[in-house]
Amino acid sequence: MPRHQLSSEKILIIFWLSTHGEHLMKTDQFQPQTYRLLGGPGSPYSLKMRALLRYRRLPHLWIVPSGYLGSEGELKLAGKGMIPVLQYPDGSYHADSTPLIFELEKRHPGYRSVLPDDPAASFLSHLIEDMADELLVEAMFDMRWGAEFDRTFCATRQLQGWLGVIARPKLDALVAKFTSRQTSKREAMSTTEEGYQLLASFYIATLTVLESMLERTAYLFGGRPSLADFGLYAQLCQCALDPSASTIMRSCAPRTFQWTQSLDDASGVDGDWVPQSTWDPSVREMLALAGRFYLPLLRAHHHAVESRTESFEVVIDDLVWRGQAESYKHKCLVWLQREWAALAPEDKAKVQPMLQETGCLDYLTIVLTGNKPVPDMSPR
Ligand SMILES: N[C@@H](CCC(=O)N[C@@H](CS)C(=O)NCC(=O)O)C(=O)O
Repeated sequence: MPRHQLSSEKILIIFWLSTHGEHLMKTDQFQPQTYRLLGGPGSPYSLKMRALLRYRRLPHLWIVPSGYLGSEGELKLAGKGMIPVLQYPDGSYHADSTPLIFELEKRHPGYRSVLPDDPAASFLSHLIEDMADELLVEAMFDMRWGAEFDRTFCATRQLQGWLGVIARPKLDALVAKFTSRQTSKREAMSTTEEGYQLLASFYIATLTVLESMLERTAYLFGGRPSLADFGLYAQLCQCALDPSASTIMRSCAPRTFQWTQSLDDASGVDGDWVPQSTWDPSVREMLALAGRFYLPLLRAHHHAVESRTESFEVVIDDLVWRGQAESYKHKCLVWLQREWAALAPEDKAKVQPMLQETGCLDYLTIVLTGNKPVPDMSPR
């Protein structure tokens, strides 16, 4: 065929682009690189990253590697000691979902970003995500590894997902081992019954906020999901499955149940950020939870780590929560403070009254002792 003549396939492609091309243009360009996401069933942070990659339309493969948490195989090679691990197209391995999400923003700027355009809203979105990553996870974990019925179901289905075809006696032995490991991790979160009561109240309060948000907006900052939504999704998609947590969600938050199912794959969502007047009510309610539950707890972890005490105690709603200090939470408070301090005065002014009213502001501005240095946030 002469070179200047068009083949019938090319004519078809040109015709298709002329009729559908505007949709391609609207949502930025195709990204040719492929990421590999190594994660596992039942891992909220793995599912958070998968939902994020899907929403951002970043080509990726979802891989459940053999060898749970690095006992063998590729996870051992990656050497992160946690999941998920994201392998970049250049072959390097990276971990820790929040810094990874920020790094992906830099690698693919302006391409279906999950950071609201308004820097003040973007800060709040990170604060809410942090609360979900660090506190809602504990509510999920508490319910998952609390009652016998939950433990057996959750451990069995998680290990089935990891191990695939396996004889029942072998699976049962591994389920028993995994359950005892997870149960002792649960006990480290809080040693008081009152601490567990607080987690239950926090879970129900979070569901209540989302359920009412769905009367106004699809996501916290508008018609497109933000960092905060992915943080909440991570834990709530597991709560939607785990027996006790799911029973609560189905009875008091059926719309949130479906929200978790939908955000799992939001690759087709093409919404907009909305103005503060629209996002204000639900975000304010989330901040009220941060001021009441999360930030006092974070402060207590920070304080314990700074003073080299292994455990901490904090009173919330007149209930005592005692637990083991975590160095990651120590860093979270510092990172949030740094991000707040870096905001321009005019951006701070937009949300300062709201942070003040919800009891968050003091935690973001109080001068912390700096005995333990905290590096900048970056993936591991
Ligand atoms: N901050 C990390 C947390 C990741 C994390 O804790 N992953 C869990 C599974 S969901 C894990 O690997 N835990 C280590 C363990 O169980 O030993 C992130 O956001 O990716």
